[in-house]
Amino acid sequence: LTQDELKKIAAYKAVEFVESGMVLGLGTGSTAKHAVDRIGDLLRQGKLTNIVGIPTSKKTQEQALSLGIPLSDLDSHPAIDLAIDGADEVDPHLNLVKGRGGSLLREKMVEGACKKFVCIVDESKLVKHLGGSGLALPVEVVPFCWKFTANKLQNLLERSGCVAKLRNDCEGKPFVTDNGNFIIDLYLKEELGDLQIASDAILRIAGVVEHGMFLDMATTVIVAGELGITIKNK
Ligand code: DER
Repeated sequence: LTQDELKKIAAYKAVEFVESGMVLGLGTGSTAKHAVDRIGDLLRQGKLTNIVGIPTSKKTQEQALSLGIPLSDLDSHPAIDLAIDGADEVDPHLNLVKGRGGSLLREKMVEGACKKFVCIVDESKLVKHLGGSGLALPVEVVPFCWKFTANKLQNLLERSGCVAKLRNDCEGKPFVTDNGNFIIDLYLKEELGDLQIASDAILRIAGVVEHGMFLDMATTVIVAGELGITIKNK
């Protein structure tokens, strides 16, 4: 099975949790895309009715609109029944790294407003601890003096061998999030110690808007692997 086929299997499994009448957080990324497609299919077939979607990015908003999924926002629906979204890393405690697609702020706002947050991944996302994969831990920062903020982040996490890099788009210009901010990607050589302490310290830096560690937020993680589907509950 290809990685995308595994993502689709996890996504379709998560959509089995969707009931008619629900307000749904619609995730962002290549795995969540399959879930949004599936919800659109079931609505069109009349197997799901009376669904309202709260998108976690402009990209997902466009996808949902094209599928005819009725949309709203957090102002109108501050309490959401269920969110389905992917992740970049999942640790054994169901803590996540998200945001390599650049949507972490709206994802964390929407998923923080949900009664249930079902995270969908292929098995390659499973890690022993967050941040140690050598891949990016994204932090959304205001554009104003972003170098100052990047240095603060790098110094804060220097014990983990942190290197902070401004994320550029495909034209080499700073990537701009849906919210008009920049992303600083933190590359760590060592695992982070206490994640909550690291989270609080990062958020205390004035130029930081939000980071990509989703601690104690996922209620269920659906993992699709070569040997089948595993469902992990909080
Ligand atoms: O950027 C994000 O937060 C995405 O949800 C990411 O965490 C998962 O993206 P993928 O499903 O394309 O791997």
